[in-house]
Amino acid sequence: MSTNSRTAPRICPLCEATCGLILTIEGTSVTGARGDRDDVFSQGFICPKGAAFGGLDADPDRLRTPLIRTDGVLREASWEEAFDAIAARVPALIEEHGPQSVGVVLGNPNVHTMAGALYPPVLLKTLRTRNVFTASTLDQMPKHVASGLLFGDAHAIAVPDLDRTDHLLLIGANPLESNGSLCTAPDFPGKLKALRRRGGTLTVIDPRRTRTARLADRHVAIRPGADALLLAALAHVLIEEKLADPGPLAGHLDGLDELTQALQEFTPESVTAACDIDAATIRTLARELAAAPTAAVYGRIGSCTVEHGTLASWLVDVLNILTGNLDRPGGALFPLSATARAPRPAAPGKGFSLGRWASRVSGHPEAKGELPMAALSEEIETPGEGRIRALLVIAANPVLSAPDGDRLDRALAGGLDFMVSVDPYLNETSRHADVVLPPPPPSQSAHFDFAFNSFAVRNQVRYSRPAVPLDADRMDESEILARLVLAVGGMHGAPPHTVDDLVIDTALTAAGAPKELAGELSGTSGPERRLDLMLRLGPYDLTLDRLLAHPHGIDLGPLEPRVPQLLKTRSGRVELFPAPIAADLPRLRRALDQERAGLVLVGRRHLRSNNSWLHNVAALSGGSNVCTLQIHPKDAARIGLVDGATARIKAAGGEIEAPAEVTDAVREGVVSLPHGWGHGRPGTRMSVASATPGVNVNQLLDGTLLDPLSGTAVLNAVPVSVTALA
Ligand SMILES: Nc1nc2c(c(=O)[nH]1)N[C@H]1C(S)=C(S)[C@@H](COP(=O)(O)OP(=O)(O)OC[C@H]3O[C@@H](n4cnc5c(=O)[nH]c(N)nc54)[C@H](O)[C@@H]3O)O[C@H]1N2
Ligand SMILES: Nc1nc2c(c(=O)[nH]1)N[C@H]1C(S)=C(S)[C@@H](COP(=O)(O)OP(=O)(O)OC[C@H]3O[C@@H](n4cnc5c(=O)[nH]c(N)nc54)[C@H](O)[C@@H]3O)O[C@H]1N2
Ligand code: SF4
Ligand SMILES: [Mo]
Repeated sequence: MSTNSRTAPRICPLCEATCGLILTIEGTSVTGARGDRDDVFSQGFICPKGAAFGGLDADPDRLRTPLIRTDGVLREASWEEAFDAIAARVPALIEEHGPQSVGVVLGNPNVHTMAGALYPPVLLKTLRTRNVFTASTLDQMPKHVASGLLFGDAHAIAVPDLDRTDHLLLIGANPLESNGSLCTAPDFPGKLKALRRRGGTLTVIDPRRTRTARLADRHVAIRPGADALLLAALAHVLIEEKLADPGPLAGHLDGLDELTQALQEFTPESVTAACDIDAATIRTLARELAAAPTAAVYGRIGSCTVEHGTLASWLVDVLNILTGNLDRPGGALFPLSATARAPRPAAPGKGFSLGRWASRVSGHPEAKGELPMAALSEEIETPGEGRIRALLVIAANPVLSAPDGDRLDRALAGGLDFMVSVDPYLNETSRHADVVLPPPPPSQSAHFDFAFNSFAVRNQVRYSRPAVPLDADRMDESEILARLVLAVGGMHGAPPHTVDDLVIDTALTAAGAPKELAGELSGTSGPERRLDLMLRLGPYDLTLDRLLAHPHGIDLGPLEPRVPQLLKTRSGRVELFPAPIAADLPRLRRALDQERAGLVLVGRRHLRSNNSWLHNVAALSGGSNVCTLQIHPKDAARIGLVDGATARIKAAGGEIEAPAEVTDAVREGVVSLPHGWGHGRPGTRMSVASATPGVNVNQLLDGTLLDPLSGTAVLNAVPVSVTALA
């Protein structure tokens, strides 16, 4: 460290673990990053991505100024010109074609920025469009739907109590590479090791022998797509063998008899062929779960982005409930974040409804106010009233992350009157925009984890102010999004704090708090004032000033039971066997007799990756972070594929070619490709990524395969055929 360098704490925005980092800063450049040993939550943990913060922050391919399309070409423009262009087009389109003519796409990094948490809700309210598409329907929507139906609150997601549990049954997740999801836990690997050290057990269900599986006491290489059947059989055994005991939760449960009845036919013997797991193992898994002093069942991507994703997610909670582990220490608990509404006395709520409206073209039911991302192309392409004519894309790259990118690519190129991308990169999606609005690098942005604190394995709160002052020609992403709201809402030119003032006023009214409180809020920006208000109205005795006095965060203690206060179902009880689930169960029953595909495709993540947008950071590229088709030696031999040879993979949506990686880390009958690759398209500005483009796995999907209850795309357990290229 040179003499003129300084350090600043910054929460890492690169995955859900939310580690505290200490950045080394020389002038205005981040030259290093290490784990913050004083961070109350992450206590010094860092992974290779966090360590590469400086390289990502300083990536020369990051856009510095807005871009505007003139005569078909994107050129650099001023902020004023950019917002003028938006204000000139969007309100007029709405005026002529109605609110549905504007679609909104929200991508994953919105949950990793303050702006992404604070402004998109206002944008959607302003636009009143039902054409809302987010990364959730490529990801965790099944968890939201299951929670909505069970507890009446789609955001009430129980997380495994990693630090205290005696037994973790982990399904379709690989936290040793992903660092965890819907379970915010810095040093997930260390927590799994600690679980084993204290005598606990880890069971992993995954068709691949992942790094997480290698750490486990037991790894069960299930046939992809069969988890809901396995989980139903586990619940069946618990009930049949009288091992079910919901404990204190028993007094708050509805539907136990109906559940018992419905699960009767899902015997271990009946699911064994579909899962490719013998019945004795299934019984053992159930007995171990019941016998553990405390246990938690946890399912992620591999159990969500599949045909029975909602049923599997529901069954995860059913198992936690039947074993008495839901809402008890050591089991699966509901976090209480510092910006949540303060708990209210237990009372019936409004409940959770699905399908309040449907998508225009295919009639997909909405879930949580969203339509399936897989239906975006057809909503742009198909003529008629309500067609999407303008698209606002914030932090999303659906050309790579959603099914059938080539079709979406064509729709964005030829089917829109106007498109805006808020994105730091000119990539496969943003290259189609008429206006690109680039946020500043993370070192110049403040950070607060509105979303992840409510999935954290320990209640805590931390806030980072910008580590480096905003460059003169830059605009904070909060201001970008506030100005976007004003520009599309017919208030172009109003000061951005207008948006924050409005939100603060509405929040005070909703909370029944005195309006004078607005004048007492501290903070140097709209987002800070809003954060201060949320903290003041929240469940802990907190203010922004108190938070600022604790740069390494404030620990708020271990997770605690929250039922029944948390329940918002109409009955005020946990609804174990909700009607939409009951109606979907026959589909699961039919899966028992389905013919099984020869080869099925699953995904995988690499530790040094992040969906589609980290391939441009040299320090994170190369090595084993490559786009290869993993295939079992026996399957490879049958097909005549050797390691390194080119494989052609075909499925309903198209065909792609990738180098084969012959490995017994995938089970027989399964091949694996990572997502987020396919950077070869013209007109992008990602020099490192386009040098090793890889192929887009999602080109294999045609977008018709969805989990019907949640609208989530089936990204795993997809039937494919593989041949060797001569
Ligand atoms: N086959 C397959 N497909 C998958 C998955 C899979 O497992 N398999 N996973 C799915 C999952 S879980 C997800 S969440 C989705 C993700 O899908 P997306 O959200 O569409 O994809 P990302 O690659 O995360 O791209 C996010 C975009 O945000 C931009 N960005 C980065 N930082 C910022 C920022 O601070 N502000 C703004 N405004 N933009 C920023 C990036 O440049 C990029 O363009 O992909 C899904 N797709
Ligand atoms: N390094 C890195 N970290 C990330 C990301 C990243 O791209 N890279 N992305 C972030 C995002 S957006 C998310 S949502 C999280 C996701 O975090 P995780 O849920 O941990 O996601 P994956 O690492 O994709 O692990 C999914 C596992 O499911 C397995 N699987 C596939 N199909 C099935 C099936 O049918 N049944 C079962 N039982 N297993 C199956 C796969 O083999 C894989 O090992 O990771 C986040 N963290
Ligand atoms: S584990 Fe996630 S939050 Fe922690 S340093 Fe790595 S990328 Fe950042
Ligand atoms: Mo995700």
